[in-house]
Amino acid sequence: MTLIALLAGDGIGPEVTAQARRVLEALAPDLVFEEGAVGGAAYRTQGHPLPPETLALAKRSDAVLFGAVGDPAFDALERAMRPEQAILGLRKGLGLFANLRPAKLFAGLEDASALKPEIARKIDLVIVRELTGDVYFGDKGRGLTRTGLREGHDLMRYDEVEVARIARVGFETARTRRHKLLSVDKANVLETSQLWRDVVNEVARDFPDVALSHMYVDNAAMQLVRDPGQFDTIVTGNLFGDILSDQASMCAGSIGMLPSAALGSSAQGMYEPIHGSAPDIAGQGKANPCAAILSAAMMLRHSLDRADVADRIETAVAAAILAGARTADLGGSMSTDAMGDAIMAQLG
Ligand code: GGG
Repeated sequence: MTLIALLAGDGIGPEVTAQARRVLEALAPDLVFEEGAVGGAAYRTQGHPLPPETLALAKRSDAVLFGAVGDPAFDALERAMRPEQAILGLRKGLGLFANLRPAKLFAGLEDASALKPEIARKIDLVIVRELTGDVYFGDKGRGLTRTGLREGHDLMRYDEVEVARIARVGFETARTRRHKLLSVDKANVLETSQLWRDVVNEVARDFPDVALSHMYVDNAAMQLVRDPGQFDTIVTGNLFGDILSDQASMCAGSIGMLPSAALGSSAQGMYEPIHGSAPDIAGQGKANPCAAILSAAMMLRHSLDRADVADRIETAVAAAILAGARTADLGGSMSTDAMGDAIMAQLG
């Protein structure tokens, strides 16, 4: 039995994962789905954003299909109880340290991109984001300075093992593409980035066939909108990867188009659209399900060894887009269900 833990979460999470499940049920009917509560939805019913039974379900599954978490109703909660902690707890609990975030422009979406069409057409990159370190997991706190001012801190921290293992994923990913790896850091200012750069250079010795270069994150953000075609595989830390991938998504048309895979050292992974819960449009049937459907394709490829089915899904999404299927984020008026219908119709 192949068990998929379906954690739909908050806001538009349930709407977009429903479409991903629909596509999977059509093409891989042997998959068994078990739903678990996560995020604000879990806090409401079980008093915790990541209840132990949800983590247990995720651990015994072959793969996790995740929607989104985040709910403004819980903005005032202490950090440990906020919906977003569920996603961090799952990544840490499952040992998922590498996040693949591919960004490419689907033909026909030139008009939706924030870039000029001739520049937008060149975007085809993957960001390899480190996922279990950095300011997300370093020491955090709030307090008062000696003069009585309120202060807060989040420690940016990496050790050499953490950097080396994500660097390896970066090099290996580059090997499956154009053999070009860019490491993004802020080594002119940050000690963690200087360590990062040293370790990436050391790992590079094992990958002489991959051309490695380095760039500061501020320059990378600028270059991404100036000339995205120069990038192939980008490896970077947790915070920089989070920010750069949102930026890349708008170059590729919409944040509703970018899927992701969170991977560790086993075949198990967690797959989710890079977008959040979008509370402003939740429940209105307006969300773009493409990122969730493309995340399901990544799940088939990376965790379930079914690249043929993944290819069919990606081809169907591309064909639906080319035929003019558009949700509001892409400048159209299709509902979430109608976009799902358009993709299903292309599955053949
Ligand atoms: N589907 C992505 C999602 O729900 N994101 C909300 C979130 O908590 N993001 C934090 C992160 O990706 O690091």
